[in-house]
Amino acid sequence: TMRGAIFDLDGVIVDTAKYHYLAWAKLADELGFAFTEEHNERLKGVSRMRSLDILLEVGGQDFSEEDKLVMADKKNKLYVEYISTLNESELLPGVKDYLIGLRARGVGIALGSASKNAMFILDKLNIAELFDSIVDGNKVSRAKPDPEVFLIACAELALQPVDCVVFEDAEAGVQAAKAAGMQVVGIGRPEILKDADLVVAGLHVLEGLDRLN
Ligand code: G16
Ligand code: MG
Repeated sequence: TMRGAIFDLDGVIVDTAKYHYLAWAKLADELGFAFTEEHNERLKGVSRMRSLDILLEVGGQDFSEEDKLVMADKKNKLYVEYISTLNESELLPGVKDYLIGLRARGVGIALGSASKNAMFILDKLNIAELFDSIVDGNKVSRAKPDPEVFLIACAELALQPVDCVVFEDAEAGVQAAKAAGMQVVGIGRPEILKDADLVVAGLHVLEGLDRLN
């Protein structure tokens, strides 16, 4: 049985991918190349600096580490500007009710995100207080598919990996959860999330099932 539930942020709780995309596409535009939504798929769940490397690879460009830090910072300032008006209405379907249901059953709730802006986003969505533990890009040094983020979350919940279920929308996140020895519910399309133990379209599906029980 599930004693701890660990949630990815982007793609599971809120669709911030579109704002990441707008900011990356603007940076690419300034560098003189197009960055498409299809290219953007490769950035999902990936850390900020690794995302920049992928973007520059797409554009066939290379820069010094120093220049890359400046670019990543510029992208982040744009992204933060785009998400500054985020609010509860942008929570993905079923999220809040599912979290409230888990809490009522005594399940520990953690966030396991690569984002350094996770706290800012949870505050905007008004759901920070529903989490017992928040593990984000500021707390981890190794990006998904490394299991570090989920292992820290599990430890903060004072649970063992076998007791935890991870909710993930990205392939790298599913791999990270498996490497952590946890069960994983994929959120999205089964053809992309092949290694997940179960794939659903969104948390609204699980929330609906819980209400039937
Ligand atoms: C999210 C997104 C990634 C993004 C990463 C880092 O991860 O899916 O596209 O690059 O965070 O975000 P930031 O630049 O805000 O630190 P997750 O793990 O929540 O899906
Ligand atoms: Mg994600």
